Amino acid sequence: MLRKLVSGLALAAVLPFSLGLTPRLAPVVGPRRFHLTLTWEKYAPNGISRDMILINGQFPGPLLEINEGEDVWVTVENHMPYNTTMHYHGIEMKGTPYSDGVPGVSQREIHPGGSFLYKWKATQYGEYWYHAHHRGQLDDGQYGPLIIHPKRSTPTPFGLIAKDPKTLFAIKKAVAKVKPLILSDWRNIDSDEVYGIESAANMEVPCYDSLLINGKGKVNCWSPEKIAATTSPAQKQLLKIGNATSLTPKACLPKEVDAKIIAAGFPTDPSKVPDAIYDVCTPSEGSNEVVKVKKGECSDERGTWVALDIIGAYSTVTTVFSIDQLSLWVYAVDGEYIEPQLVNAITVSNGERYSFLVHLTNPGLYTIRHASNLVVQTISGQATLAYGQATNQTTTPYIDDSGHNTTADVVFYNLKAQKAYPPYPVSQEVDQTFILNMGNTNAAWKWSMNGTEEPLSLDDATPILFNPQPNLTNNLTITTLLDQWIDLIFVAVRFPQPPHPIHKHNNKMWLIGSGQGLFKWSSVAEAMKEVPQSFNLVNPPRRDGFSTVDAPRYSTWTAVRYHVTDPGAWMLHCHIQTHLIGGMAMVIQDGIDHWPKVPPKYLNYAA
Ligand SMILES: *[C@@H]1O[C@H](CO)[C@@H](O)[C@H](O)[C@H]1NC(C)=O
Ligand SMILES: *[C@@H]1O[C@H](CO)[C@@H](O)[C@H](O)[C@H]1NC(C)=O
Ligand SMILES: *[C@@H]1O[C@H](CO)[C@@H](O)[C@H](O)[C@H]1NC(C)=O
Ligand SMILES: *[C@@H]1O[C@H](CO)[C@@H](O)[C@H](O)[C@H]1NC(C)=O
Ligand SMILES: *[C@@H]1O[C@H](CO)[C@@H](O)[C@H](O)[C@H]1NC(C)=O
Ligand SMILES: *[C@@H]1O[C@H](CO)[C@@H](O)[C@H](O)[C@H]1NC(C)=O
Ligand SMILES: CC(=O)N[C@H]1CO[C@H](CO)[C@@H](O)[C@@H]1O
Ligand SMILES: [Cu+2]
Repeated sequence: MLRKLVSGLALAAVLPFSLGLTPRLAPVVGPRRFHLTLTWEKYAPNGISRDMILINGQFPGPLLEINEGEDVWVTVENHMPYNTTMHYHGIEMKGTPYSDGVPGVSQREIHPGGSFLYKWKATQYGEYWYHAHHRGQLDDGQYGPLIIHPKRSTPTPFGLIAKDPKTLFAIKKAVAKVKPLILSDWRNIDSDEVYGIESAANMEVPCYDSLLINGKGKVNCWSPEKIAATTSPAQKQLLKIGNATSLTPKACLPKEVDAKIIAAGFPTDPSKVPDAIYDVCTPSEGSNEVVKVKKGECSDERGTWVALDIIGAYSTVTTVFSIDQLSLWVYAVDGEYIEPQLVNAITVSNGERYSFLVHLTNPGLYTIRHASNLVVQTISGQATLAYGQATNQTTTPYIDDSGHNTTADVVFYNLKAQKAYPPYPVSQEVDQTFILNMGNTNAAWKWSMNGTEEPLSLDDATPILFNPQPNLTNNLTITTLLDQWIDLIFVAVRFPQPPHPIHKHNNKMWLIGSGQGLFKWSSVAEAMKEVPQSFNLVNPPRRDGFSTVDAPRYSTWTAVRYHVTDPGAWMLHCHIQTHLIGGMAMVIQDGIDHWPKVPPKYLNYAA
């Protein structure tokens, strides 16, 4: 009996690899440590040199690769002339809320010349990312990918993609080597300059220079004929309302039109916007990211599997992502496994992650593309997936430069049909409901989550984590008790209003409902009596960020539910950087009745 057990154990030790269970990163003794040095330097991601942030001399920053269950220590050393912090997007920070990286909320800023040690435990698995949480520094390049390899005992959904052992083996091998693709929008000027222009003109200036993939791309200038041909009906309508005839040379709505449309009646002064922002397009050579896949690696009888993880590190745009001619098996969203969906295109918003598998059968150079689907600008970016000894250059796209499908057969990722794998049930009852009226405060580019602008001066203030205030009623703070279930209902009161990609720090939320018009009820239970079809409490999508419903000509509402599991001060904010800096943020004091003790080293941190 004992012998049987022992040999069984010995076998178990070899089995994970021979059976193709996820091989993990080699373990480390003690915590897994990373050192990130931030510098402010000249660099040219799109072929045009500008001042920006490099992490360890590179852009995007290095991959932080971790095994689930490990302790993680990240030292951030600030060699820039600016204050900064680093946030780990989607990481729970269980028991370590002081490592969440938000100035004025969870820590004091890291001053020029200073360094900070972030300590946390990898209690989750999956694909995440890290980025700046100070002013507009995300727009200056302070971000990078983060992957946590799951424990071997984690149930995987790959059996829903393939049944035969050889294919499953290849899939699991590919997933263990998942490659991040960071998607971002890029300007030729830095975030301080953008802030200066937006303050002077009193409007948002959502006209970009490039869309990048893994920090590579170019400035693509189209002929007036091509711009005219790609102008969508929605854009034509806005041009007409704004008395303009065509998109600008950067394929943007003219600044005068933006000033009228986004302004919501607030005064704007588009003459304060330099021509370079909207009207001057100078093409660049730039650079092209190539994802190389060798034939024979992770292969089954018919081809090769590769796993990619896209990260929407966008400042402003929402895009549609696609790879020409290839179908994508989406198997995880925001780091967590789902029942796989086979799609051709994925709508990607700020902060979101989608992990997918591709089965390659024909050698070739496949174009990877993302294209903004916002009306304010038509802009796209490309990279290449090279499979085998390929020479074919042109592949047939599923999407065009506005993110629209090129044929009626193109299948988009369906968020509403997203199901956690295994199922992750949501509570049917809640303890508190917060109805948050989204809109503008005192300027067209100043947004708020609940009628009040979160001031930028919070960055320099004593962190709320160090000094919680149980009875605060300032329209900027939500306070909960441990183990409560909370509903957050976001209402786009005025229109037009774009979708806002709302991100909650610490834990994930369930998207339980949405609808048109104002939210006329005081709770979800009350609303469900009248409009049950607007809700899903059976198996709703679970994520760390959601876009609120677009409100082009009418109000809309979006309801999310979450469980209070980790006491601490957590940000709730729009991930569009102009909106965040403009004030569209709140702080949740989760579990005020079990408030965490902050270690003296963090409490007394200076520099
Ligand atoms: C950095 O933050 C401190 C407050 O913590 C502030 O006094 C100082 O002006 C900031 N420095 C820069 C360069 O913004
Ligand atoms: C467009 O022009 C018409 C006619 O000159 C004018 O009445 C209208 O106010 C203009 N629209 C805007 C949005 O400026
Ligand atoms: C590239 O050309 C080869 C040979 O003609 C063909 O088999 C393959 O399908 C092509 N690949 C793509 C991506 O079109
Ligand atoms: C895109 O898909 C929709 C819905 O299937 C379809 O109605 C439309 O015609 C498609 N567009 C093109 C250009 O085929
Ligand atoms: C909260 O918002 C309302 C509506 O915008 C406003 O009237 C009120 O003054 C705000 N309260 C605080 C404390 O700022
Ligand atoms: C949001 O604003 C409304 C209107 O001023 C206010 O009644 C409510 O208490 C606020 N909610 C929070 C969580 O601040
Ligand atoms: C004045 C007041 O409302 N005080 C409350 C503040 O919050 C604490 C903790 O939730 C309550 O116990 C007090 O009654
Ligand atoms: Cu927003």
